[in-house]
Amino acid sequence: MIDFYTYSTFNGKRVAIMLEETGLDYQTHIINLAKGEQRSIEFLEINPSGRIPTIVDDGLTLTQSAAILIYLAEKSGSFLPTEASARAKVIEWLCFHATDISPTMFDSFYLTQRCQPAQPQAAELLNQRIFMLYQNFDAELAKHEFIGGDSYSIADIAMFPTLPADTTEFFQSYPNLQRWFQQVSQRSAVQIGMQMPV
Ligand SMILES: N[C@@H](CCC(=O)N[C@@H](CS)C(=O)NCC(=O)O)C(=O)O
Repeated sequence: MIDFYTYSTFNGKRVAIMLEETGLDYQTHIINLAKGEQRSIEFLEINPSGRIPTIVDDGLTLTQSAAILIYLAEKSGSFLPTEASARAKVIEWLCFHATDISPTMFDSFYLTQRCQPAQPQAAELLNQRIFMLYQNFDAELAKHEFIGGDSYSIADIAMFPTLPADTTEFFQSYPNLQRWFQQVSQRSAVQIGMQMPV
């Protein structure tokens, strides 16, 4: 049984989707970030960096959503190709999230929601950067059915929760991303993972 510590953020949701996709046995523990539960002594003993998502599986404690996705893919034997070049492409697109898109989104969030005074102009520059990066995804999806290849993978799972909640205007600039979004959002594991935690 995997213990899954999470909250309703895109990093938490991508692991929730993956757990649902793999069918692995898991139990969810909500860490309410709004109430500061990530700083509780109990949770800091599990993850000293005080952040979700975190999983504990058979003596292994693992943090960082990208590392968790790779671990769960290997454990379940799904959503990560074994052939070297196909695998490398999936990890390349996963890294787009781990090192480019997700940190930039966080920085933009901090500049508008945490910074006193808020820095909307700086945040807007970062948002423009994210939109430029999404162009790469749109171009990739013109060539392949999924991100990083012809099979659904952890690169798609990492991407899905980062899209804006209201996609109507957003998708006008990204037709291939829209096709992909409509396809992936049909998956029941994605629908369940996006609702979590309940
Ligand atoms: N790079 C990490 C980011 C983890 C992270 O920053 N999680 C946020 C929520 S999405 C968090 O727990 N923040 C609580 C805090 O910083 O106090 C990942 O991919 O998992």
